[in-house]
Amino acid sequence: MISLRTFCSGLVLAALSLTANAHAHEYKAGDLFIHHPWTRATPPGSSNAGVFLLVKNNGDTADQLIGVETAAAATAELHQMKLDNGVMKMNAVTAVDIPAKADTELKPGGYHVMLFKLAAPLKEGDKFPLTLKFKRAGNVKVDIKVEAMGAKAETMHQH
Ligand SMILES: [Cu+2]
Repeated sequence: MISLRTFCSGLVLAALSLTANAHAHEYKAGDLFIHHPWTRATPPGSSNAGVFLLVKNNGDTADQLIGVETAAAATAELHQMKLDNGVMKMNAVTAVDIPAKADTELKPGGYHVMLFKLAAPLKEGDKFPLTLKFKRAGNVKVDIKVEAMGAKAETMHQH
């Protein structure tokens, strides 16, 4: 017999995936799909933010993310964060490799776009334009969605 519990958790999963789809936003540039570029609301006194997104490369050719541009901040850089002897370290990189037939995720704790000296605090629910510069696919303008403040990520982003 099928238990009611199994049936209900199936419904919850279906509802969750519907919600996720409703909130997803994505962009296409050649063989690249850019999924859900997002950042976090800034706490009072903070004027820096990390931006995260997923790039799916469905093509047979590798690409590179070589720069970013936005009017929302004085400086926008590509950054890498990694664990070095138990300490999280962050440094600027000139490019992020986008291998063929693979997903590349810019995420908290890894590669990300770093915004310095934001023109205005980021508030949950806002969005702002940012241009991603790919070596092959060219410039792709996306909207960055501002999500809820994440205390843990903010401490990682204090320079
Ligand atoms: Cu950073």
